[in-house]
Amino acid sequence: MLVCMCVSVCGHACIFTCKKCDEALASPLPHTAFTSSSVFSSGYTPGYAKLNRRGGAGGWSPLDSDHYQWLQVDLGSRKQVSAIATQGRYSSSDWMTWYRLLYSDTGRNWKPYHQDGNIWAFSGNSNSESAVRHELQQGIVARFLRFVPLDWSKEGRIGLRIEVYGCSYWADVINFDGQGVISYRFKVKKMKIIKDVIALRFKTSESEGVILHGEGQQGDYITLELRKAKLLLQINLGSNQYGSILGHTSVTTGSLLDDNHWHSVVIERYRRNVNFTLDRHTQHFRTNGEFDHLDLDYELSFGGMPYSGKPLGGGRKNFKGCMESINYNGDNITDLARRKKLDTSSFRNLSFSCVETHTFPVFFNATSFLQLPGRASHNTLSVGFQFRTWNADGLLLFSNLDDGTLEISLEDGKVGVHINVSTTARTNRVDLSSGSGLNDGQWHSMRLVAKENFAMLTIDGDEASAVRSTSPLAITTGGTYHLGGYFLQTLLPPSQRSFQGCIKRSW
Ligand SMILES: [Ca+2]
Repeated sequence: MLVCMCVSVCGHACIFTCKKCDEALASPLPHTAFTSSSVFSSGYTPGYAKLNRRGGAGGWSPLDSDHYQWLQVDLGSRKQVSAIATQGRYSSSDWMTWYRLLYSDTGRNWKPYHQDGNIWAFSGNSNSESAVRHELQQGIVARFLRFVPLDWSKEGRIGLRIEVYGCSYWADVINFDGQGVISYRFKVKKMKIIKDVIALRFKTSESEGVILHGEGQQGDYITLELRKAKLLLQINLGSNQYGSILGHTSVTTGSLLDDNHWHSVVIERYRRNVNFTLDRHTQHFRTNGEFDHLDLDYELSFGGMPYSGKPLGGGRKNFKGCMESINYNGDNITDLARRKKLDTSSFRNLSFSCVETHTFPVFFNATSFLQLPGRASHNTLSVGFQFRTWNADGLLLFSNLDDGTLEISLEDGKVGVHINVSTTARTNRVDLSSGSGLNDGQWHSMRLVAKENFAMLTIDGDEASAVRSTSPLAITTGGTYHLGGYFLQTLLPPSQRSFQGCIKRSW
């Protein structure tokens, strides 16, 4: 695979240089760079999983050959990965016939490799010696790779040696803290621009935030922002004062872009013709109105609206997350910021590396759940978390109380809370329900507080959503919480015994 980079700029056009990106990245690594779900025995450790090597027992094998196994390699830093190859364990009947590839910057937040719009399954091996190599049609940038066996040798077990091919990757990164904005001041006060090339990559776990913004006093503007985890580009090349020419143009692309993985954006405009590209998917459109020039005054800002010291107008949030390789009409914004050629005074703490977030969503399928410890024997219950799903029904949380049960579920797109307390003296039941359409694929938060004679459920921090119960309730917490499903003691119908979606930030 050839990797091409924009290295110099003439006018506004990139001059590309291409190099072959095909070095063996995994086999030079130390044993400690390889880890795995499990190990069959000491000669089968993951460090022996190097292509064409015969060390140890001749490759990695897990303890059990089932669908819960993986082999992981840490490339040491982010690398451009162009191809992968697999091979069975040396001189054995152990190999894998199908597998998936996951990748990550951090080793915690994984993304499956996609091709042709699908999570891709690679064909593997049919014997222990022949290496099978796959070029990645969508080259990826990652530090960690995980090989996940889907199927394996009928005569043997999972056995694996691998190689990863690619080359070094370097990019200027800026961490946006949700406060700071980069101001790119124009050399002249008013800019009249007929052609734009804007490129950048971003990574965030927030669903809202302004990525870039510029405006002019005569009414032109360009704004690129995240809204409900989609990318929204708004551009206006000019409207007249009589309202007969309206230039406002709005285009949306992508979804679920708050997944804390890198996404690339390129906006290329010539007069009214715009190519808007997100992750290699290009939309072409023409701007409304009759004007060809984008007239901007003073500056273009990255990461938020221009910093004025006042609270943000229009309720727009600043971008919080990382951006890299920001290129505006031939200027490398990230590099200019690093060399202090741009105004970054609004940052409290300007960092040129990506600060990783500490909350990671957990994905639940139909049969998975997470069991967590909590405070036991307390008379106050306080639970809060965020969830996202496309399903209208599901069991979000189950907990055994000392004398009863607590269930929090999604019921027809609403959050339902059911608390049952029964002692020899009496039986109390509290049912609360709030929200609507919460199965829209967006993140929603819920919070429940229950104590003595009072229970309150709030959705998305919205006071208007708060529902209260004042019936008597003597709660004693049980100490164990099951998130995303529970199959043993729930009275719910089968559709509500599990949850398919993501949950994060638990109390
Ligand atoms: Ca104009």
